[in-house]
Formats: sequence, C-alpha cells, structure tokens
Amino acid sequence: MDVRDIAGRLEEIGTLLELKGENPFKIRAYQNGARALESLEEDLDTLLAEERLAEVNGIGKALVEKIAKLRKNQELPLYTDLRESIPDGLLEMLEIPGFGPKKIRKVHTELGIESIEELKTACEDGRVAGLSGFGKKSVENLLRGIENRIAYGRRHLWWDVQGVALPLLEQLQQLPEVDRAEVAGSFRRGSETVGDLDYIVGSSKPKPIMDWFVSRPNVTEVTAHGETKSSVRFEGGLQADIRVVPDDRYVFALHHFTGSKDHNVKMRQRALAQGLSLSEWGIFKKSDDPGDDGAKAYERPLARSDVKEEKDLFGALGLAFIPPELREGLEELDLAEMGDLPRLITNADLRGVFHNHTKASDGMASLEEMARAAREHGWDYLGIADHSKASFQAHGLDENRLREQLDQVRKLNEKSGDKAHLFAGCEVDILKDGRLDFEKDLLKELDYAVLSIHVSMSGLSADEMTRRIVRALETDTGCRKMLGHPSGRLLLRREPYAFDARRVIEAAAANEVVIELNANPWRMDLDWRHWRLATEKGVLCAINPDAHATEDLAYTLCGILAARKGALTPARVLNTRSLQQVVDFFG
Ligand code: DGT
Ligand code: CA
Ligand code: CA
Ligand code: ZN
Repeated sequence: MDVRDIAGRLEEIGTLLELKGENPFKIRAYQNGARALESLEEDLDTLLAEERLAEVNGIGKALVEKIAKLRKNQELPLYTDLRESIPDGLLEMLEIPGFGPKKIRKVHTELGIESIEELKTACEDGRVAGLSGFGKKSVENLLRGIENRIAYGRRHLWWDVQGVALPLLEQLQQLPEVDRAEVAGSFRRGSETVGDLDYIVGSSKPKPIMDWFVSRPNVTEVTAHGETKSSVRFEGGLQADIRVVPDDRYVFALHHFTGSKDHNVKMRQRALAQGLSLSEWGIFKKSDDPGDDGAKAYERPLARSDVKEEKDLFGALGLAFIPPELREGLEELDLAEMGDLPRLITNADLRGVFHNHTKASDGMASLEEMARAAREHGWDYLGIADHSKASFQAHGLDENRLREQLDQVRKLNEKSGDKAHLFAGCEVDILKDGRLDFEKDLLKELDYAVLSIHVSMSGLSADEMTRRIVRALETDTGCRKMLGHPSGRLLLRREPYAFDARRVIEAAAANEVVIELNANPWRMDLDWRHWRLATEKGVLCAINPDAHATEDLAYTLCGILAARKGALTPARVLNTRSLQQVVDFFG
C-alpha cells in the first residue's frame, strides 16, 4: 500500500472503532495517524528504515508497527476482525450523506436497526425522531440522504468503471473466437457515471465466449447465462451485459447499444424519412419485391457488407461519423448532416494542466515530484494551486507559506532537469460573502488564482450563492482568474449547491475568467451540459485534474471525455496552448 492507502485504512479503522463505541482516545489515535501520514514531509520508507516514524507528530509508537505492516501489504487482524464484527448494513449507512458513525451506532443500539431499509422505515414511522439528538428536521434530511444513497447505489463513477471494463475488454479482444469487441453504452459515451456495462462482440462462435465471460474471477454473481447474451455482477456491485452477434451485424449492434436512447430515436426517425428502417439488426429498405421467404422479405437489408464500420452506418443515412460522446440526442445529427461537427479535443492536445496540490496543503507529493510526473505525461507545464488558509482542514497556506512556495517554484524553474515548467497559482477560497481569502498585494504576484468554494457551502439561497460567486469573479486580483469546480458537487455523494449557472457563465465571460472543468472523477465540474453555453459566451476552459498525488494527473483522461461531451474544441481549452502562449496569457 502507498502512503495514501495506508492513511485511508487508518481512517477507516477509526470509523469502525467509532461504530463499535470504542474508547475515544483510541479512535483519535487512528484519525490523527491518518492526518499525519497525509501531510508527511519525508519519505515513509526512509522514516521506517531509520526508525524515526514515531517522532512524527500524531503518530504514536503503537501505530508504527501497524503502518509498517500495511506498507508490506500485510493485513491487520484488528481491521479484519472489526469488519467481520460489524453488520454490512451499518457500513452501508456510512455512505448516507450527513450520517456519521455516532448516529449509526445510536440507531443500531437503541432501535436494533441493521440495514438502510430498516432505517428508512424507522424514519417514516417516527421511531428515529423519538431518539435524543434526532429532531424532525434531521429526520427529514436523513430520509433525503437515504433516497440519494439508494439512487446513487445503482451507479458507478466512470473512472472506477474503466478499471474493470478496459482490462476485461482487452482480454476479450484477444480470445481466438472474437472478431471484434467493444464496450458500448454510457461508458463509451463518456458519461460521468455508469449504470451498467454493455459489451458487444462480433463472432460466429458465441458459446465459448459466454462461458469465458461468466467465469471471470471477479464475477460474484451470474444473473443470466444464455447462448448469445449473458449478464453478470462484479465485485463492487457493477453489472455487465454481454451480447454476441455475427460479425456482419456487429456495427449495428454496437451503434444501437451505445445509444443514447434519444440519439437512437433521432437516428431511426431519420432513417424512416428516407424510406429506410434502422435497428440493432441492420438497415432495411422497403421493397415491393417479395422474396421466397415470405412477408418479412418486404424489408430487405441494405447490403451488410457495405457497412464495415460505424462511419459507414452514419454514411448510409447521409451523416458524418458522430463521436460516441456527442450521441446524446442534442444537435449532433444536424451538425453531422451539414458536415459541421466540431473537431473535439483529445488527450494528445493537452500541453499541461493548472489546478494541482502538493504536500504543502493536502497533496501527497512535492513540487519537484509533481513537476517530474507532469513531464512523464508529456506535458510542458504544470500549475500548482494549493489551498488557501480558510481551508484549514486541508492545511491551507497562509500568506507567508504561499510566498515561500512562490520562491521555491521560481528556483525549481531555474534548475534544469526532466520536469515540466511550474506555474505558481493558488486555490483561493471564496469566503461566504464573496470576498477572497487573500488580498491583491499577494495575488498579483501569482501567475493565476483558482477561485473555489470549500467553506459555507450550505445555507445560502441560489441567488445568494450566485451573487457570492459573481462577486469573486469581479474581484480585481491583479492576476488571471479561474473558477474552480463551480457547482461543488461530488458525484454520487453530494448534490451541487443551488446557483444560477447562466449568470455565473456570463460573469466569467464579462470578467475574462477561465472556467475549470475539474477532471477529478468525483467532480466532473463544470458539468458538460453547460459548456455549449460557456463556449457561445466566449469563456475559455481549463481541464484540471485537481491532482493530490502524482498518479491523479491521469484524471485528465475522463476530463477529456466530459470536454468532448461539451463539444469543446482545442481552441476553447487553455491547456492546449504552448508554454510560451500560456506565459503570455498569464502576463
Ligand atoms: P446506463 O447503463 O444507465 O449508464 O446507460 P446506458 O446508456 O448504457 O443504457 P443501457 O445500459 O440501459 O442501454 C444501452 C443502450 O442501449 C442505450 O444507451 C440505448 C440502447 N437501448 C437500451 N434500451 C433501449 C430502448 O428501450 N430503446 C432504445 N431506443 N434504445 C435502447
Ligand atoms: Ca449501460
Ligand atoms: Ca445495459
Ligand atoms: Zn478545491
């Protein structure tokens, strides 16, 4: 396990101990240990080897041995025992927004509740409201949280899904019986969350493929096992359908199961208007010439051999190839008919990214490590934007520490080596009233400021929240401004706060503020659905991984998908520009 995983495990142990109602000192020891690991200044392996880990503030002697074990990928008996002794239903309740271990323990010990379903019933029949510490209002909030949890539980983050979907696809493509294979559905369209996976395979020998698929080691349940169609559930709850079709029908099946439904409806309407019919089986032409095989022959397939790839299918209906990400039933057919589809941005267009964290706040890597990792991605520059002081939970920097970091960035940039050029930014908190956490005299020394909301996220009306953001965008900082993760949502965890996206976009345009497409898999924020408006208003986009560790830089992959869904072209995205152009832009 790396440092971050170990910190996560300690945190989890703390939570489990809390669920058990253990001694608060013990609980705090694990929580403090997790915090300490997250902000470790030195290399963990060095500290372990030199037996200096116990000297780190927040890490007691008792934890050192446990951390060493986890580092060697050994499991802690304490942890496995805790997991086993706590009912799964209680662990699931931890995923209800705003419902923590103390309250879970209370409903468990006082009402004997062990599952989310039971909890829901007890909220509805008034038993929960009767407990001390639970008012009518908090029960209402809890019920809303339960509804969200139930809805969220059926979907998965795109990033998490790709870790399962793509390795399996690669293996599938290598089976000797498989001619072609692809993952279709919302995954292929690059949706931010995915309900289930839809594998489409072209082959004339479906049986061995079916048998292979349902017997994958990570399959926990086989819900259907047919001759050409099967369905399974993987560890973690993700479900997948697989369909095998003869290779000459592959393109039609792939297109149909890629969807979306709205896109498919428009495609079928278009076919009908041309005297054709389109389905997952092929394109058919109404014919007056009945064949030998009866009534069905009135519908003759267009020669399937002419449709070898998806572009041929679109071509048969007089359309240019529509990239999967655009197939949402919006304006894509009209654009494809006129040959006006945008040249969508690709990952290869990125020359760098801007919003990233280091050890100085809540990141895991040093400036230099981040700069080298960015270079390994083939990038020319990397922007550092650590938290500002109002985000004290994330170890936000005060004025002095930010100035210190600025110096370090300048010095690093002068040193040669295989690393990206660093831009010095800061993720500056937008305070409750729309003022910024730092004054202009400091901000003007930065290359740019990412303006984000982390404090006072609830309790404001949509109008108040909108005015707060607009005020921040209008603030004279003396440096370039970017709006960070504008909606504050955490996918499948926390709804966006209420605000008027149109007014915010207009204010960004009026004040030449770049809007971020935060590519952290939990965020995907600003949502792709708003980027057409933003582009129309002339707003520039920055695709930012919001990396807290070197490996997080890869989040740009899913950010690119969202950008493509938002019809963004390289010209509209700041981080497609060269180092010199960005230097000029920052002025
Ligand atoms: P998901 O799984 O909820 O994230 O979303 P999708 O889009 O992957 O939906 P899914 O798995 O139910 O079906 C895959 C595609 O198959 C869908 O995008 C379009 C097509 N499809 C499925 N059912 C229907 C249907 O009833 N009508 C039409 N027109 N297309 C359908
Ligand atoms: Ca699906
Ligand atoms: Ca499906
Ligand atoms: Zn942030």
